[in-house]
Amino acid sequence: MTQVLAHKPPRAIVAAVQLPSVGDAEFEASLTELRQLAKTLGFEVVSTIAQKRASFDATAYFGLGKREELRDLVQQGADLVLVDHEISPSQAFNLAKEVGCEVMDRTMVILEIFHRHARSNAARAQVEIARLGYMGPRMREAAKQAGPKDRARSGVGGRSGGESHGELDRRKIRDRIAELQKELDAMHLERKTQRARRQERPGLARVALVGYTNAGKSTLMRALTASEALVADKLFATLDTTVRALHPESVPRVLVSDTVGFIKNLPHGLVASFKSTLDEALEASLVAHVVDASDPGFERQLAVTEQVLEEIGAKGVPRLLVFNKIDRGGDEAALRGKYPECIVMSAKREGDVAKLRAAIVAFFQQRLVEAELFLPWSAQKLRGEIFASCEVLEERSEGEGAFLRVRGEPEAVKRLQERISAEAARSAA
Ligand SMILES: Nc1nc2c(ncn2[C@@H]2O[C@H](COP(=O)(O)OP(=O)(O)OP(=O)(O)O)[C@@H](O)[C@H]2O)c(=O)[nH]1
Ligand SMILES: [Mg+2]
Repeated sequence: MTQVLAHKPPRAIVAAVQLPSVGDAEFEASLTELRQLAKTLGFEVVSTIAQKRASFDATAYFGLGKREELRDLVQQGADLVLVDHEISPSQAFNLAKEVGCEVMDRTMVILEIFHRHARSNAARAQVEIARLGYMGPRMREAAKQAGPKDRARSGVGGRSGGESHGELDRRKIRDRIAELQKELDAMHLERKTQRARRQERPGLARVALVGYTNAGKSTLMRALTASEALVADKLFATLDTTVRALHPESVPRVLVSDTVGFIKNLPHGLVASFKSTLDEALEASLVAHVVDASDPGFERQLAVTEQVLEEIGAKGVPRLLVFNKIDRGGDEAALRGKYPECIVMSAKREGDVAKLRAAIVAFFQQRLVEAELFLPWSAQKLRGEIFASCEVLEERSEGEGAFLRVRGEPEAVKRLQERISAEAARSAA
């Protein structure tokens, strides 16, 4: 990998087998996506090679003729072959040997992108666990192929009794994964505490921007919250969830979270890390599902996202379907016909962003409830909290305290009522 990356830019061949169950359009869309993933890694895709096969062959991914064709193409000038499937360690090893250059499968390409884009400690640890899980069997395959030489090395160099090189690596990998997992668990606990703290500030409505990678979530995050979310024409530019308040502030105050993008065939090792990152989405009262309307494959992307949302248990969270990038293409009338409740917009148009903002605020406003709170003089210290989490419509003093007519999120109002009774009971005691 490091050697290959020394070239500028490394030249890659995109290669894939098309099974009978996969239609031409779907196959093409997947190849286009792999080319985009390659571009994200800074590769130049010099050619694409495809083969229709009835099924996968356990030892060789391609048939003999295709492998020869691929070897010729590599000799004409390519540094690596990118395969649009997750292939087994032995398939990868055999193919690399035969074509004479490094082979990366779809999983490895995605893992490499996540590795390069991971910024926070949590994202780094999650990606490293996934990479170790992926690399382990491949290192063992390489050791197996190296054969007797490897076995001869066993038992030397301070290694404990009779342990082979492969076993040692396996143990090291297992230990490292366990260590990383421990760190992650600690970070997870920390995040939970932070979240609990946020929930202690009632009245904060939450919307999560969710969607396929590159749909424009971070662009919308910036536009809605006047923040500096990272925007890039890359896949998986965002790996960590960020949370910011809608700006300028609204009534009720709304927190927006930007989340990691989805992709089809997400490597298994990354699914777990995805899920913990997406806890944020689960806590939101509204999921704004952002779709790139200009992408010909948007319907498949929409379906993949909905499927992942279902898997993480967010199926029941109300949706706002947002078709973005309409300035680049897409059939607005058809979208409105098929998805009557949707928003069709461009993040590049201020007016459209204002409309999205209004739709979000309206969603939370319609949920607001009105209530009358009685705040005894003894519980006056809760005044600030009331004003911070609700809109106070009217206030009048009477005998033992003040009556406040408020409007706020149902949870916020309920929580205030509980806090007031607890405080009143405490001072009565
Ligand atoms: N033309 C056009 N481009 C857009 C629009 N919204 C976003 N983009 C561009 O699309 C690319 C991806 O945008 P991001 O906001 O980074 O996408 P994302 O959904 O956060 O992507 P990931 O973080 O990778 O999941 C960037 O180059 C944006 O400038 C839009 O409405 N119109
Ligand atoms: Mg992003």
